Amino acid sequence: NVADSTATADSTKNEFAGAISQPLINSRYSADPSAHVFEGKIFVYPSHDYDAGMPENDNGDHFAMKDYYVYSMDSVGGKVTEYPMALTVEDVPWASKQMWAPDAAYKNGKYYFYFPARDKEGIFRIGAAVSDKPQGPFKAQPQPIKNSFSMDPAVFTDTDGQSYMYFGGIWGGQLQKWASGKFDPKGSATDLEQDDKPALLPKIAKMDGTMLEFAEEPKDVQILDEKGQLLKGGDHDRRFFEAAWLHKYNGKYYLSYSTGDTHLICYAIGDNPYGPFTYQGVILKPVIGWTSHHSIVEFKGKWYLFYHDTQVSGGKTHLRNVKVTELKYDADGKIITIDPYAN
Ligand code: FUB
Repeated sequence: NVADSTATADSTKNEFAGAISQPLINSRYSADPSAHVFEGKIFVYPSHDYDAGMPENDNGDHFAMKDYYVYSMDSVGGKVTEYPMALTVEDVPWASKQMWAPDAAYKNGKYYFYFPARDKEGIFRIGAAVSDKPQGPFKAQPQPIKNSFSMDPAVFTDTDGQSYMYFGGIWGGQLQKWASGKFDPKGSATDLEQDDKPALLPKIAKMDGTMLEFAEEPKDVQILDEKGQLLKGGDHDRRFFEAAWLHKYNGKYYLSYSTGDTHLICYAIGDNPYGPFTYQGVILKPVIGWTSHHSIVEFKGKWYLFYHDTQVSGGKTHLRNVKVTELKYDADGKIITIDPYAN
């Protein structure tokens, strides 16, 4: 069971000795990095982990984050700049806690920051905030995005300028509680509990011209196996769990995501932003720490995988640190699997 073997670092060994890359940020804990190229630099929008003393559980209560910091770098491997706090839960009128994995986008001279948080009723929603600068500070909208739910927003802007939000996550991310279309507080704590039926899917919604609201009702993003069948709930090595990300390579759309309890970042390819997407393989093998969350960005002709592990905290699952490594494709456009501890 991968879950058991990767949950924590073994303090008797230096399990990070073979790490292929070193933490980008040591001043604070950071996780869930969403990277974008703005103003000729890479900007990274991570979660800001801290130790709130919450017990570790399957609901993710130990991920009790309350604010965000943004980072930039002129080159991969160069100096990383940290900016003043970009957003705090205290400045979001609708939010109560758990500022989880964020993302950002640019349109018409403004920068948009997207973040999940629990509302005052404890239901995850997705908020939008605006700034004139990529690093913020961002001013949050008074209400969450209408019809948004669950967590892990990722906004992809296609080459025609249209932006789409991908979102959702099971277990603590509550996606399974929306299976009927309405939030069911008594719904399963994990997934649909139907291993032989199609798994829950990430959601997509086109953004409207303001970038602050959806232009349509969210739809399922289908992920198919090699036979064209939807991946099943019991297929824990391949089915969607959380952390959707979309990038485009050679005209194809690559949907990548975390498999959660099997700790893989894997991907599927489609012909348009809505999919369907067909499963292709693993991008990143398990990191040390329970969660895995990534983004993929092109910068100066190379592709990079931003991801996290728990090296700075010595393996504490809720105290993570962002890393980056080069991502390569083969001649057929397949992503070459990365082992984070292969050195
Ligand atoms: O950081 C909190 C949650 O952990 C994220 O939203 C998930 O993707 C996982 O990394």
